Amino acid sequence: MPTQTPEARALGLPDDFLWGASTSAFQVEGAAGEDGRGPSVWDTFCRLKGRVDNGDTGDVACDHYHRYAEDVALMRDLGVGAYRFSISWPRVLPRGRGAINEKGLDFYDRLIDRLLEAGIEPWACLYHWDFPQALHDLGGWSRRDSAGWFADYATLCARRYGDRVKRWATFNEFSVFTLFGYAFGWGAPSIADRAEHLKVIHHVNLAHGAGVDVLRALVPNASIGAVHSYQPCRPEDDAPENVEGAALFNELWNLTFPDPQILSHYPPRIAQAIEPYVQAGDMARIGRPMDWFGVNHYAPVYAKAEPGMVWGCGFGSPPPDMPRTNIGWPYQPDAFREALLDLTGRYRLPIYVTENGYGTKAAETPDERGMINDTERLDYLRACIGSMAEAHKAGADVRGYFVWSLLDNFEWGGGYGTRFGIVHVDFATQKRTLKESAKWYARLIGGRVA
Ligand code: IFM
Repeated sequence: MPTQTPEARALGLPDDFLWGASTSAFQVEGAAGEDGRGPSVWDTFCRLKGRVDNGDTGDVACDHYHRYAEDVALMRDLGVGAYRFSISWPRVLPRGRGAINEKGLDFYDRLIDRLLEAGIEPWACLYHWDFPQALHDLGGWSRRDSAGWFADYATLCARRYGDRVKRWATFNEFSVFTLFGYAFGWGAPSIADRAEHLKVIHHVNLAHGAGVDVLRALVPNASIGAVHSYQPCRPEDDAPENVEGAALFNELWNLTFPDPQILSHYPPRIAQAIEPYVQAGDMARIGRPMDWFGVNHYAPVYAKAEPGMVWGCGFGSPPPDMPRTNIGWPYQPDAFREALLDLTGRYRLPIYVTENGYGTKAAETPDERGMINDTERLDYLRACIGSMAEAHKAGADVRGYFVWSLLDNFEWGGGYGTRFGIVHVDFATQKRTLKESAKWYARLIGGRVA
């Protein structure tokens, strides 16, 4: 059982509180064309002109595919108790279904074994946005049978890794990849269509339910969750159309997935719109018993009416006097407390913070002493962890925290120019350097770095 450092104990966190670090396959692995991996929708998206900063791709990323042992050793030294990674669907099933790629499966065997040897608990997420391009070409998430494709993929992973991996998440941030990919057109596969978005929402929810059933049936002692982005949503001002826009945006961003999955109903505005796609028995297929709630939290979201967007609502502006992070996100660590208390009240599940972190466009190169003084990130993490501890004291059932991210990595549309890592990656040499935030985190969680 993990014990806490005096610093963590002073926060009032329980002795078995879990400290971890997160990444995702597409963002760190690289080796895109290697050992039989198939293309994902993000490989395709990266090749669309002007869609990713600097024309960056996931081809090499942090080369975690080859450097995983070094990265596990880094985590061990940092004192990390759990590593949340994702499995790349097209790496293990290059066409999304059918022929299995043994070499791809072997990679996760090696990673999992190395984690266990290092005393780090593997937390596997089945889906962090890298949908197989071959399945997208067949109609992708817009097809109802996509839930079956996902269940087959989950079966493969559960059978292969379920003897060693007990902590499973079905999806990462349902609302973000569906909104950005199918309603705003800002991410892969770059669609902006309300009907497509609605179908995708429902089919992804069905896939989640089917995945939970597979994991429950095949993994002895599985502890199963799903990872949701939850950012308290506020209207940009009190104009009635913006208040209504924010209420709809809140449903789309915060509720459209966890409500049906945990409470077995869609939130009101979505329930009406999605009705044509819901068949008898679907809500019971989606609402499967869950062991924990994974929350990714960064900042509150300000929303407004936006008639030009497919839902008629969109991102608004935070109040002008609200501080911002280096990449322009509202800086309000207190919102974390609010988020955790909201979630405890609404869903009544143990909560794991599966992502929280600070992004910057600064180069963060080491100084002459080799130090990277990422003071803003360190302050932000300290404030958020403090806010999480306050939420815990106030009754939020929060059991663990995973920093986003272990490494600087491929930040989707932001490419490699936006850095979220507590460990700096020099993408020219792949050299890893601990930032001051990593050293601070290690001191908090009982690592052995200076
Ligand atoms: O990098 C992403 C991650 O993939 C999902 N959650 C938010 C992070 C920062 O934008």
